[in-house]
Amino acid sequence: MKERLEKIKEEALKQIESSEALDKLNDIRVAYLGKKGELTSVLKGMKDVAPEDRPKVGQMVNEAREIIEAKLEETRQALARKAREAQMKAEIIDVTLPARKANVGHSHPNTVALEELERIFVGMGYEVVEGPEIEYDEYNFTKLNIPEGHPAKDEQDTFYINKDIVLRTQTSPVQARTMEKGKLPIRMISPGRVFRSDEVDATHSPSFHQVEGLVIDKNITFADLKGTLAEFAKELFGEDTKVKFRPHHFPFTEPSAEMDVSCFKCGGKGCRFCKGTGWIEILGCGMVHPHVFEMCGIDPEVYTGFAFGVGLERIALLKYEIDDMRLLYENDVRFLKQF
Ligand code: 2NM
Repeated sequence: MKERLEKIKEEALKQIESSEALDKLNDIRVAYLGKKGELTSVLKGMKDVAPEDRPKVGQMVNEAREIIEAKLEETRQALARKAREAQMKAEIIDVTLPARKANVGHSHPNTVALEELERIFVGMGYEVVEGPEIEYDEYNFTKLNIPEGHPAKDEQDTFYINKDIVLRTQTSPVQARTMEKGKLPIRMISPGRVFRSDEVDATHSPSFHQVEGLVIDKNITFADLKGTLAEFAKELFGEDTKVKFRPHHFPFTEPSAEMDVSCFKCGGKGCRFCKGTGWIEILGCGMVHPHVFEMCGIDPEVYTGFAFGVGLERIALLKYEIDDMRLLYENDVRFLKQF
């Protein structure tokens, strides 16, 4: 009996010493000290021990248990210490490293330009109205006096979803929709994305942005158009800005014009920026065509109005002196942060 106990103790201590993980240690505890463990089975065999030897054997079992328990606890503490040291090493924090910079974003030049245009027109009492980018051919073309067969409808210039639905080529369909609602007078701008089947180059992109404006009331004249757009030009490019209107053609306005502003770089003397002319082309405009009024349910004998359209990218490129539109679409933060 004594030898058996001695053997169990030696075996247990050996196993404890060679164990490398805490859960392994627990397995050893169960195997020797547990209810079905080896030491417990010795106690269960007590009935075969002579009665006078029982206290002695009992004492020996208790001593073996105490020694094994002490060894288990000592090893448990050592293993726990080792695990913690390894963890501390793995999670070391170098407080001398430079802090990570908080990366703050930046408004896109288009957004800055749009907010500026909105500020100017909202200041003059205009509403900002948005509409769908995928539009019925009817609203994008027909109601704007662009009939079947018109070159603006050419498949080369327009993205067709099907024969009745297109990616809008201008934001004026938003204005056709507003006119149709019949609430007059109207003073609105409609900013947004438009699409044309153009090749990408320094001044063209198949998707760009426009801000179109529309004013409808009784007795609106070309003088209102000129005064409004001259004021707009001054707010955008500075108090000394002059404007010039050149006759042009748009299907949805009659008469139509393009507006130039005096070069804000050279003040009109002529420089590289304005290609020596002193003037920079900025927008198209005109008096809303009576056909457009009729197709949108407004009586052209009672109401008149003017409309205009500006390219947002064009304004952004001019204002920030960027010479290639493609830079606006690359979204390189180092570029965007300059404006
Ligand atoms: C332009 C130039 C001239 C325009 C016309 C209309 C509408 F809906 F009233 F017919 N909206 N925008 C217009 C007029 C747009 O862009 C260069």
